[in-house]
Amino acid sequence: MTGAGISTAAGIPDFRSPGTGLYSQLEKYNLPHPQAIFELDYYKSNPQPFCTLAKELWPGNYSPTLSHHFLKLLHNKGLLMRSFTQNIDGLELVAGLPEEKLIAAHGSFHKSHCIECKQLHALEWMKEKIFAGEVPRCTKADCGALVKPDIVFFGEALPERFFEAMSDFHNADLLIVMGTSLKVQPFCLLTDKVGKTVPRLLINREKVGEGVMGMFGYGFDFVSENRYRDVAHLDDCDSGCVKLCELLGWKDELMELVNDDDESNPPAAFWTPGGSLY
Ligand code: CNA
Repeated sequence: MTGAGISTAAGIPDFRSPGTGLYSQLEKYNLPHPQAIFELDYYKSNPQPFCTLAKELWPGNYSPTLSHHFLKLLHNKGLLMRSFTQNIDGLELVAGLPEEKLIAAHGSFHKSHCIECKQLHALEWMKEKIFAGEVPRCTKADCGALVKPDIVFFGEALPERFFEAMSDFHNADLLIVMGTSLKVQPFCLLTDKVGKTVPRLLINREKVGEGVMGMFGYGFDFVSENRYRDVAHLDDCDSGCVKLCELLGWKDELMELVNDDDESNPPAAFWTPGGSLY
């Protein structure tokens, strides 16, 4: 399970880190509250802030981090059942993870739909509008409503694939959680979906997900006398992945993936015309 923290080393800010997170940099948009930028009602009344942010976050300008290559290494070794991410940057795929191994729980920029008539709009069309600073409006005759990338806004349903793949958790024998504040439901509740004896490793700058989370989750237990399977490694994700690989004797293989990527995978390759994503 991953979040924005596995991509901050690529230069993409997370949401909630004080000072550097997007939520602390949104003054220029004059929002009623930071999360409004990802709320449908607010988008309907004022689409410009999200469109400006979408231009900043639009995939293609960024390269995978070492943490993304670590996921690919797990896959290469036949050990990765699935990577569930909250991220919308698609960097796992740029690192070479096959599409079927990735569940992008909060959607992606790859497709866009009209928020009223649901008409699909092409990636290139949307990109042109966003980069021209225009508000994207449905091209279907007599519609003209707003178009939005298939990024899951607050209150919107998660993609069907998220629910279809949830049974993976019952079959996992290790859960690794990296770079997330575990504040967003239902994603954060997944930590409790693995079996009761399955070890759970958190690699994050801060402890997260402890105690009761909402109505359904019981979260991590790193400190109580009864703890028996949760481990928090408080560190940058990339350093945590390196340390884990050192312990496993995999460091050279990991660095090979990282170095190959530096040489052969310029970020622009992500959006080649006709390239497929999800
Ligand atoms: P968040 O709430 O901003 O939390 C990020 C967490 O990662 C915090 O606990 C940080 O302390 C920690 N962190 C930040 N950088 C590092 C690092 N280098 N190493 C270790 N820990 C680090 O972000 P979440 O992902 O938990 O929140 C869910 C939101 C964020 C989703 O809806 C995403 O779509 C959204 N988001 C995605 C991206 C992206 O796609 N890269 C960027 C910004 C926000």
